Amino acid sequence: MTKNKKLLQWVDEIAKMTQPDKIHWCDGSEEENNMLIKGYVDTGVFTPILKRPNSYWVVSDPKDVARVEDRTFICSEKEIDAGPTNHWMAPKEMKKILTGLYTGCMKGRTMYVIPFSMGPLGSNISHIGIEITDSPYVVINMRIMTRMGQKVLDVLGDGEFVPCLHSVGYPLADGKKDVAWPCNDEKYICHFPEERSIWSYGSGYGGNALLGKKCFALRIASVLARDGGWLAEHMLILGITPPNGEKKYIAAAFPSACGKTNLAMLTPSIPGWKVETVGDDIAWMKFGQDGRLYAINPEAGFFGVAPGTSMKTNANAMLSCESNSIFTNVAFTDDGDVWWEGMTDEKPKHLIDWNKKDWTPESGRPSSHPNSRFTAPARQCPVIDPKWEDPKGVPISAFLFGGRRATFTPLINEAYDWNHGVYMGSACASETTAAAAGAVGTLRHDPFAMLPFCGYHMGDYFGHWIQIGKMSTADKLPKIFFVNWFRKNDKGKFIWPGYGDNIRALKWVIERVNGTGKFVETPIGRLPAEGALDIEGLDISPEDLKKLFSIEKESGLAEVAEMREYYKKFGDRLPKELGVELDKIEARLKK
Ligand code: SAT
Ligand code: MN
Repeated sequence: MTKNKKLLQWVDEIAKMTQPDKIHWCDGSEEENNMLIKGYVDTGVFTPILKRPNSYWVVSDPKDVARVEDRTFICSEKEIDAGPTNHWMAPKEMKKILTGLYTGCMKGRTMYVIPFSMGPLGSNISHIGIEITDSPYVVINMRIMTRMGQKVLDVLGDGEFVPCLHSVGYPLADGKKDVAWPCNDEKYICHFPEERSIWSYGSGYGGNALLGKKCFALRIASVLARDGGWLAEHMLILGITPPNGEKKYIAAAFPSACGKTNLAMLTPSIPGWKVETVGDDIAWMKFGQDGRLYAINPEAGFFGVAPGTSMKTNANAMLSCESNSIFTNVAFTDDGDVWWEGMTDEKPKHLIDWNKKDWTPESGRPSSHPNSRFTAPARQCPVIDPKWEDPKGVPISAFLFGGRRATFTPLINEAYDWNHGVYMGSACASETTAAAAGAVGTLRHDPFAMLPFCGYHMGDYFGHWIQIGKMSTADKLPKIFFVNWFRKNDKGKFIWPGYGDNIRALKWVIERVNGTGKFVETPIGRLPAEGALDIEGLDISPEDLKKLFSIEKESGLAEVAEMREYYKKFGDRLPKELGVELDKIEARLKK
């Protein structure tokens, strides 16, 4: 329990508004977890997975399957502070709408109070949040994704916390019967950056409902980080140990569908190299006394996309979810396991699909939703880093940015200095594929992979990154790189094999960090010198290899023009340093 006055008052105030039948303070114990799971198993919402101890299969409402970006709001006092990349509404106006929706919204339900820590308990990089929710599914998942329960209240004492309010928006008034996945067609995912609070209504799925993740650890934390001189980033963190044993840590940001989780858990294809995972989605970084940036993974679990994950593409992710995991919107097999597209080469002959309908390979539709997920404890990852819970964090030696680019952008490219690296982060983008709506090959900008996750004006965010570079010295700051695993040859085929072979690019990164990696200077940055990239044993033609690193002047100038146009969006909040970087690249290309 707690004596935290502010917390007790807030819980009281929310209970008065939402009118639940009961209030349950989550202690995080196994008994509590079992009780909640039993409730779901008894009503048929959860199906135990025979092949995976203490694991359950659940499907959502077909209309509640992913984050709802068009219903996500940054409610800063001034509209300009939300910037051109966020939806905005005045806090007063939004609170009025939400208060209307929340009034009586927990009738007939239990209100759960979840104390959670983002980051190891007691670390000076960690922060505490309290989520109020009416969804036991959220409690069960938050217990995997965060450090949760009484121990958090003990650390909190009468300190500060981020209030995170959540409701599925499905009251059970007047004897109304519950459904398997309650939610509401009207959804609001709202952030109040000045007040540092979150109100989420109408969805029970993923980042809409597990408020520690994108809402707190990115949108609200990005504001805390701006004000506190640190970084809250949409980055994986991994440790690399070369054959000489000198381990280094790097953090990397990619737009979605660029293989972030796969890179975080990479199985190296070259002998003697080892990769270990600190985190697969979010990094919080603060400067240590020594002037270096130290990173923690604020999460305690993986909320990974299931389709495409297999023993071939990511064995470590597969092994992480062999027990104590929740599977949402995948398919269920006849022998009591889960399955999803890409898990095995051969498709099962019969499944129950994510809509709980019979499925066969002839059905002509996927058995699992493309955004179906596993929730698995990070500690179960076979290559989890020994320091992944170190309260001091791990020192970061390099940042990687990337995107999915068929042309122009080389496999790997090192920034000349910090500001050039900030330019690279701002230039993160992916080309749309045939699968996505819109013209093939058009650029979708996703600066720093933060487009839907930055809690304030993106131009100010770029400025914050520039400022971070002034808080230490070049020898202490991470070196910055841009990578592109997706370049194609003239025949339209991917040149780079990707997956475990990405270690070859990381090897050059480590060599550059150590100052030994050979490079050539080009208009867009430092590229590996001929022979500097380890391609031993790779089946890659000399023409393809050349293409992988070729820089065509015309495409380069077109890229500069495109970025200049894109930057206009940020108006006078664009730091002048980024315009200077563009001028420099243009001048180098024209030389
Ligand atoms: O649904 S989550 O926000 O947790 C995952 C994602 O969309 O990246
Ligand atoms: Mn993510």
